[in-house]
Amino acid sequence: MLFDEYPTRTEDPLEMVERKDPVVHASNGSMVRGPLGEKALGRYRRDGFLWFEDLFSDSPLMTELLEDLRALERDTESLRNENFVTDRHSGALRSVFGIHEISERFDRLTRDPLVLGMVRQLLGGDVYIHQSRINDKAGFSGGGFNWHSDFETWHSEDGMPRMRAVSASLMLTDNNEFNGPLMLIPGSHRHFVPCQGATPTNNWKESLKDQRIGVPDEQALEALTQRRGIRAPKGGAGSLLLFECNTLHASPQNLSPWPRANAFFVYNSVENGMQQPYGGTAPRPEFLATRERIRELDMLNEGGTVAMR
Ligand code: 6CS
Ligand code: FE
Repeated sequence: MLFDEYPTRTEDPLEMVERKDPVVHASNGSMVRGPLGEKALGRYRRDGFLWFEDLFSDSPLMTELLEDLRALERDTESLRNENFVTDRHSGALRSVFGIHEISERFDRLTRDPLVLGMVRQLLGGDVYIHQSRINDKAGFSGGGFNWHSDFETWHSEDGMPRMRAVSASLMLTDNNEFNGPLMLIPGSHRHFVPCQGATPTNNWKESLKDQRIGVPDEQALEALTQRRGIRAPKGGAGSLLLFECNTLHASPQNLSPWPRANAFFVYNSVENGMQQPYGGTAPRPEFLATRERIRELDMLNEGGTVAMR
């Protein structure tokens, strides 16, 4: 295997290292134009994420997307499929993967010119969907997600070579301080934090319910939060978060009565396709990491936005 710039999942602990990839990528040396101005690009470089509160909140599409999710929650047949992950304690839907292949509305949204325009700018050119999902947290019971960098998992378990992916997360419900909102460590994307411990076979069956492998140690988390703290963006359904694939994030259990559901589209550069997993395990299923069905994305209605129709 080639020299691995981001070794992780080792038996002995490893020190955190500096990121070796640009945060905002360029295509053939020049920046791709798009909706993001210099100020926003600067914030993304500094923080590793961008928050657009209530960006699509007035769109009638938001109600329809939530309807699609509620229908999936009731679909007891589908709940048995492997791309449907249920909550360990309540048995309710926790995550559904491949949402852009299940729902046409979500599929169209992946090609929204505003979202895709920003993503192409950040990744320096053409992109495809590496993974899509909804994380759903029922009121009172929806479980949390431990601290992790998505890139750490995608590199070691899926073979993603470089940090050249971005997640667009659309809030399908309100996200507030009580209902288990996403928390991010600003600036953490500038460091790669290796995680200790070998990856067991079929780790994903466990990790999607309760992640233990691929979690940074507490000293590293403390050091990174000491610098810039933790942020938990709040906003209504229709708010959008763009976050870099290596930004550390987590979310607590939902103890409030209010459900929380967020959709995620993970965009990857077409120049950053999957290799053999760097951690040496077998590749994960296609619904977790696109390997074969790579479809370069085209914008839907150039210039406009589908969400604001
Ligand atoms: O294993 C994965 O690919 C994923 N797990 C987490 C906790 N976040 C990103 C991704 O969906
Ligand atoms: Fe994640």
